[in-house]
This record gives sequence, structure tokens and C-alpha cells, in this order.
Amino acid sequence: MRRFNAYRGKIDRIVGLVLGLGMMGLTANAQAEDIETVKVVAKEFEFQPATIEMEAGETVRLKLVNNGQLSHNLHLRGISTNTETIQAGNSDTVRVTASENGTLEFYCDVPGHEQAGMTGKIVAE
Ligand SMILES: [Cu+2]
Repeated sequence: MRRFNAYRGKIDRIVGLVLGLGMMGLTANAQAEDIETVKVVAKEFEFQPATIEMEAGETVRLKLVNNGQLSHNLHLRGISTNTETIQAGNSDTVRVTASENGTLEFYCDVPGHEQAGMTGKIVAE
């Protein structure tokens, strides 16, 4: 069973329904409007913060803000969910639900950026 589920904010409802087939708890959480937003700054070549803590069972909205010069994105490793690749000054969001304790890595998949240090992790406890 997956520890984390995530999807982009702009397509909440469609993806939420699909995931809801296998994850009854997810849909209710994800549709709530009082979800905490965690701002994640992307720049060359790091995420700030690089470690995000959340509680097991919690859903958070990650708002990726590009404060760099190049385009960046945020991909959740092992889950086919990511932000758009955004240009400097722009932002995009994804939502992440942790169904249990665990660690989920994320990275920027623009070529060379992960290798240059654009990685981070979400820790659910
Ligand atoms: Cu990048």
C-alpha cells in the first residue's frame, strides 16, 4: 500500500475520484478547503525547505515558488505527480497525502538540476 498520494491542485476533482477508488480516506481529506499550504522555494540549485514535515494521515498543499533564474519543477519520486515546469517568478501546487509514516523524496527533473542538488524529502510521522 502506498504511503503517499499526491496530485496537482488544478485537477483535484478528476484525479481525486480516480484515487478514491482505492483510497477511501483520500477523497474526503483532499476535498477539504482548510488544507495547510507549505511554500517551497525553488532556485539554483536547491529547494527551501529541503525537508518538509507532515503528520501521517494529513494532506498538505505544496506551493512551489520559483525564485530562481531558470525554470524548475517539483517531482515526487515514485509517484507520477509533479508541478508544471515553471518559469522564474511563477508558482504551481501539488497536494500530498501521507497515509502512514514514511519518507517521500522529491526532485527537480529539469536536466542536471537533481544532480546539482535540487532534491528534498517529505517526512511523515
Ligand atoms: Cu530545477
